[in-house]
Amino acid sequence: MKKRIFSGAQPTGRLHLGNYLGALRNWVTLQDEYEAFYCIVNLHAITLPQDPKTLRQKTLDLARIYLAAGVDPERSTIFIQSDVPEHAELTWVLLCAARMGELERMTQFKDKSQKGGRERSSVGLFTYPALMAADILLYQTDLVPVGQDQKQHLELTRDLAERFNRDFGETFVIPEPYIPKTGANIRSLQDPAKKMSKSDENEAGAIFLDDDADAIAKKIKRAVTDSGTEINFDETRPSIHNLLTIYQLVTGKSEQECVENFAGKGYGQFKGELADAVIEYLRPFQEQIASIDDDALHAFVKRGAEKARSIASATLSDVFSKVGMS
Ligand code: ATP
Ligand code: LTN
Repeated sequence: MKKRIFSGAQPTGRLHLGNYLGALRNWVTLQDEYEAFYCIVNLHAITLPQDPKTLRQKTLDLARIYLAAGVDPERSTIFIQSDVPEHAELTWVLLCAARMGELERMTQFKDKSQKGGRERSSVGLFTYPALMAADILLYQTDLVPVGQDQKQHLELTRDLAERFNRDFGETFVIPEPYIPKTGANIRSLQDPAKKMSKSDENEAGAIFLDDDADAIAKKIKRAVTDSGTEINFDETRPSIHNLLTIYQLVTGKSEQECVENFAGKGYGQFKGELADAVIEYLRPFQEQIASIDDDALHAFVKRGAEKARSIASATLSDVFSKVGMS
């Protein structure tokens, strides 16, 4: 039997190169070896205010992005979180196992609640990691491919699963994170202290998957650099390190080949070659995305939800019976 993987992304904002290099492209390679579940986490999306019409559209658009990136609906299960009510139901049980202190330590809540202030944050934003744990645990997941920013949520998921298993008997598989060595932590092009993010107000910091060639070239040209002139993987020069990491990932070259390629060259030439490489890398994806129609998407996510439900409902009924629900 194949091992299982589960991952998801929120249908909010515009997906960027960080999402692609940190998560999506690994989903595609892992589907050969694992039985894969890729979820569009629309329940997570409403932890921040969303316009209903836009959310509905973005939910379908994200399914299109998964397919265009190369997720194969014949092998992998693509589904929408709200189509499988067991996610919300298991969340309740896990929230009753989680501790206030655990959720208060989550750095994503601290970051995301900062903007409007903690007092005005939704309780959903606070309990978000328990919903993510439910997503993962419902499918008895072995491996969870995510970017570095989700590591803490994965640790909480493991803790909750271990606690439940101890208190009520073996129920959940304890999932392992899959965080790639390179690409799990792509930084903003405008400020390497911040991660490349959908929610960054400065759009110049992110290369979006639907940016055209002109926009990509402009953003890379304007990207901040570090003092000095060398182009190498020096951690103390985070801007160049980030740009060179992107170059490495989109070209598939080794670290050494990347450094050799730019030895003696200036930032201008480096940025020109990087822009060309990124544009080429995204081209097949961008061509593919236009060819997937809504009817096909509706059919895939409907079938995906049926498959997902058959597994999720078995886990949930085991959990309910163990905690004493009739
Ligand atoms: P953002 O932080 O950009 O607002 P998000 O938290 O809403 O995004 P999702 O779209 O749900 O993110 O994330 C999908 C996947 O992309 C997750 O596995 C996440 O870890 C990964 N990811 C997000 N940003 C980056 C980044 N800058 N570098 C690498 N991986 C990333
Ligand atoms: N929290 C994640 C999205 C997410 C997820 C998941 C990822 C929700 N449920 C389950 C992996 C597994 C994010 O914001 N990037």
